[in-house]
Amino acid sequence: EDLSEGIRAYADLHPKPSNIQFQYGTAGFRTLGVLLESVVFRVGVLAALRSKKLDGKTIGVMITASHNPEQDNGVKLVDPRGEMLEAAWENHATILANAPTTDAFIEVVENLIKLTKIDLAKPANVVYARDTRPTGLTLVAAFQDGLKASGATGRNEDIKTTPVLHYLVRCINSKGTAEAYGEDSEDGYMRKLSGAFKKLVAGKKTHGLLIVDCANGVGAPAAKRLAQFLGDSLPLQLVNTSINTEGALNNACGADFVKTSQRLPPSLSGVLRAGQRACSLDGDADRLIFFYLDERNQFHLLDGDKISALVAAFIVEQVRLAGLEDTIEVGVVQTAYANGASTKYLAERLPVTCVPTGVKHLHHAAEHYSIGVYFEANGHGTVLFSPSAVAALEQRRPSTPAQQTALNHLKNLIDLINQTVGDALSDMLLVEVVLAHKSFSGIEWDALYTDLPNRLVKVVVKDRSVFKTEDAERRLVAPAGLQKKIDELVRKYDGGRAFVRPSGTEDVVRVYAEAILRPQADELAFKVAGLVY
Ligand code: 16G
Ligand code: ZN
Repeated sequence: EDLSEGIRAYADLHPKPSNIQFQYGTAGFRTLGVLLESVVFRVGVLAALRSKKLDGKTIGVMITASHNPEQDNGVKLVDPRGEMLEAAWENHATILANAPTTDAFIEVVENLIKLTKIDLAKPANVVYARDTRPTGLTLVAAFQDGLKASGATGRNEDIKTTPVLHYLVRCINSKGTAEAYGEDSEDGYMRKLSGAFKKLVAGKKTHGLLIVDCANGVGAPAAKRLAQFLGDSLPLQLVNTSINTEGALNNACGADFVKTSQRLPPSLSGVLRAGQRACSLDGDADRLIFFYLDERNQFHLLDGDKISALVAAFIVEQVRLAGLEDTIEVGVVQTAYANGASTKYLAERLPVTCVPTGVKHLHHAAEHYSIGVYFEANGHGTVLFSPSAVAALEQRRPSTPAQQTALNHLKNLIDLINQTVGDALSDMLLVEVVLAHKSFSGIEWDALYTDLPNRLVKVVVKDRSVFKTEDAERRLVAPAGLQKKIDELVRKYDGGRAFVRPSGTEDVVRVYAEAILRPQADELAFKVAGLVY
């Protein structure tokens, strides 16, 4: 067996643009869509090899650039349990993507086969999907050539959200086992989530109509389908659903816009009434941000930290009510971007860990708790139930009706929550469950703690690679002496906190600052940025 013939037959159709260096970063490969043909072709070959390496298990591939502008696109691989690609293979991906010619590509493929001892006689299975971007179809065609070149069997899921693709991968690979995750179709996903939701809110009141800003992306058709499954249990009003309007995707709408600009998408003014809740998905529906307008029409953000606080406290409560507080430890994982007030609120109630930015870091840290809640401030997150927690829930014999009820709630949460990756639609239902149980509106939820004013700024520097961090990105070790200057500045501000880290997705350095008062947070951010520049 040899792949070189197959690769040679297709690779020249998708030549690598010279003078571009690709990097498999925190979000896979991501850049202008028109530059990505060679990359997705090669990812087709890589996915086939990864599948062969794992004895024919199904690997997932998602073509998306999430919250980025419409002209961008990207691609990432999903491992068999629906998780992100193993770190060592990110490196292989980068090397494959950068081979300058077809011959060089064949050579690095052969090296990889030798290095990782891949048996080419094994089958290769790949399931793939794309978001609604205009470059998606062309890229899928190039990707399919990569599958053909390596003799892999592909399953085309067309347009799906990122979390649905992750869910499908896990379902396909767990089919027929004790860990079977569900029916491997989008409708199977909808049935699983909506079924669990209806059980969890039975006899509770959900609040009127929830407005969902779909970012004019793939979340729109998915939310529409979900609304049909939910029926009266949660009426949804979908806005920003124009997936075929050029330039609309993520434009002045969506989770990233709302979180970054801390204001209402203009398209929702006049739609959202005072006191009413709304949420925004991002362009591939794996991030979620809530918000509401108060009586004075003031905008209030309910971000990933607020979701984390709401959900973690609820799960802790249910674990206690089920009489399992000595068996199940609930913990929370955050990054340095978590608002200091959220960290304080959470740390008073349960263990909290801080890790570097990027879902893979959060996900892995959350696996260390029996129930691990992780959310980034930007709205990406989920809850992981460890096998030991699942077993404890299965084995528990309740001694009171109240224990029985809490136990049922926890079991239904396992089905409601997409444990493979952050999932805006699943998280939306999770939030609504907790709000219904607590009889909370956005106002009471918001009042769990008050966010410290904060400011995030980007600084364009000559070389961001000279910025090196430690302590979960909260401190700089290089350039020498800079951290000391930041410390001196921070000390002058009441409740001040600031940190500097190089972005993993853009050629910039990010500065975050918070303080008790808004003008101070702003000033601190700009002064630290001045030190970096
Ligand atoms: C990526 C990460 C996200 C992180 C963001 C930070 C994944 C799937 N996504 O979008 O978690 O918050 O990068 O970007 O890991 P930055 O490094 O440019 O600040
Ligand atoms: Zn996303």
